[in-house]
Amino acid sequence: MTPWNLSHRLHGELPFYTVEAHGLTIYEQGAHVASWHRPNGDPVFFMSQSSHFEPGKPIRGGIPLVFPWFGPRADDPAAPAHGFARTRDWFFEGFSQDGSSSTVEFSLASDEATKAIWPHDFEARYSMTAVPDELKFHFSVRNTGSQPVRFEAVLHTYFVVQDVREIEIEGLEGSEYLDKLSGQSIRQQGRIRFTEETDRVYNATSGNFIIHDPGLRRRILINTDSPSTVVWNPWVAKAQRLPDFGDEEWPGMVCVESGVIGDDRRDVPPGEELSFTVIYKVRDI
Ligand code: TA6
Repeated sequence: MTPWNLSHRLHGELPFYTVEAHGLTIYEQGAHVASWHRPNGDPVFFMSQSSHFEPGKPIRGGIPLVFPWFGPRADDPAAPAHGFARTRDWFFEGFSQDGSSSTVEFSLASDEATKAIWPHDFEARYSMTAVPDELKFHFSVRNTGSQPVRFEAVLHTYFVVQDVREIEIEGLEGSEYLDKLSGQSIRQQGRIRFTEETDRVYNATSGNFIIHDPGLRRRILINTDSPSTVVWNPWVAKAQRLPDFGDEEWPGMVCVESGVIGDDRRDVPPGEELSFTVIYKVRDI
């Protein structure tokens, strides 16, 4: 087994794949990317020390895959938050290796269980390609039904930061956002800084963002052709309310999420697909 190979193991009852050379681990449940490392081994994604790793329970960190709705389901408060994709087992489609580039692909198709919750036929595919200090995702959903379908889909990515109170996020200046805490629509003035619980949904965004992290002496560049962006940090009180998140973990993470939410949704006609790409690059400061 070389570090460039793909291993397949169990964490409790959850099967996961690993490409050691990239510190890239992906759980079959949710095709959930749980870790990705820089060449020197530094982690890029945050994982809570209190996360569940049990069938049917979301993993708290890495990249939860949100589909087919974001947040609570408007027409069914009892439905799982952020949809069912992150707690369903995805099908491993394959692995390829080309020099230092590793690609892993998964799929999820509608079945009786998904249609009992969300009455639409679909085929989703999700691939990730890692090279040193760069990770590229492609997500697509094909409408295999006979009627147009509309849905939300987000890579709900948790990034490690030295201290969220010291970072800045560039690239959303001038964008309008829904402040989920106040319910107000506000225009972003300047770079994003964090002084309290922050939970914002930006629509029609540029797709080019930078997390400036002076504490870790690095920048994380985010490039995406998806229109929606979410920025979240739970801060003190919400962190204490999350059973799978340590009370003291909130300074060490920030979520910058890319996908299609709310007003950015569009009808996908039968036989057509909606897709987007997200690329993360890590650079030293
Ligand atoms: O993306 C931000 C958010 O919608 C927050 O409101 C918070 O609920 C977070 O997602 C985590 O959601 P989860 O269902 O994973 O606890």
